[in-house]
Amino acid sequence: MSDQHLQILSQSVIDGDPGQARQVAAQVLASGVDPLQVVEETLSPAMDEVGLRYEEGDYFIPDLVMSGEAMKAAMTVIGPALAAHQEVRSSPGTVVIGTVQGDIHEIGKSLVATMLEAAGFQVHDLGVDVPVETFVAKAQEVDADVVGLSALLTTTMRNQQEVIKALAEAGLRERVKVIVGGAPASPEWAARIGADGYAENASEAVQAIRELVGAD
Ligand code: B1M
Repeated sequence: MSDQHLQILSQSVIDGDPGQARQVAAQVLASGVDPLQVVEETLSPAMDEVGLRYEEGDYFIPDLVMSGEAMKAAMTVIGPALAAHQEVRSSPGTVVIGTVQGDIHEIGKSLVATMLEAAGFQVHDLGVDVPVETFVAKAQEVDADVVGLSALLTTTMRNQQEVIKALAEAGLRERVKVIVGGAPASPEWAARIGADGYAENASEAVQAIRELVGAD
């Protein structure tokens, strides 16, 4: 029963059907499936399939947009369930997160932000296409422990490095840790640009940030 629902959920993201995605996501949760498992094993692979179809020329930008909307619709149901799964007593720290300038991919970044909130962090999500100076100003304003930088494009990932440089110029680099993520990023890239951490997915991001703030 729930396997069939998971398959319909995956298909509704691939087809870009937000209404169906939201409805089936609710049914999937009601059947007792772990929400994180739904994200990692159904929704994210569905988006990968969408990316593949785009690369192969079978899908176009409007298809990417609609699949993104379907994934977001599913996350309106799954996100709160992710949070409800955690029981947190005190905040392990403050995180400023956003997708770097020039890049409007928001789903992975928002997923990381949701998971961090679920783990008790104070999260300031700056959204997408965030200018370098906005990261620096917000980190200063909220006395951030960690700045998280998402980039999905090979052309925008260098802006992760620009933020790190700007944090250093503002004298914040000693006390603010930086973690980078997004499809083109890697541990090697993180090391090359002087980031403190890298995570491949949202659960790894939570773990890495807990380690960066000394919560483990
Ligand atoms: Co775009 N896009 N897109 N896109 N898009 C990709 C990224 C691409 C790989 C597709 C492809 O060709 N196969 C390709 C990039 C190629 C490259 O640079 N190497 C691409 C391209 C080319 C483009 C445009 C340039 C297309 C064009 O206009 N010609 C354009 C750029 C716009 C811009 O940003 N300036 C563009 C636009 C879009 C849409 C706006 C239409 C839409 C986004 C809608 C939205 O976000 N609301 C879109 C989509 C949907 C995708 C794909 C299909 C899916 C992305 C996604 O949401 N994945 C994507 C292909 C793919 O990724 N397979 C693609 C699901 C999400 C849960 O995963 O975002 O990877 P992800 O996040 C993961 C991890 O990466 C990690 O954890 C997350 C959860 O597991 N992570 C972090 C992410 N951030 C992190 C931060 C961390 C730690 C971990 O710490 C801070």
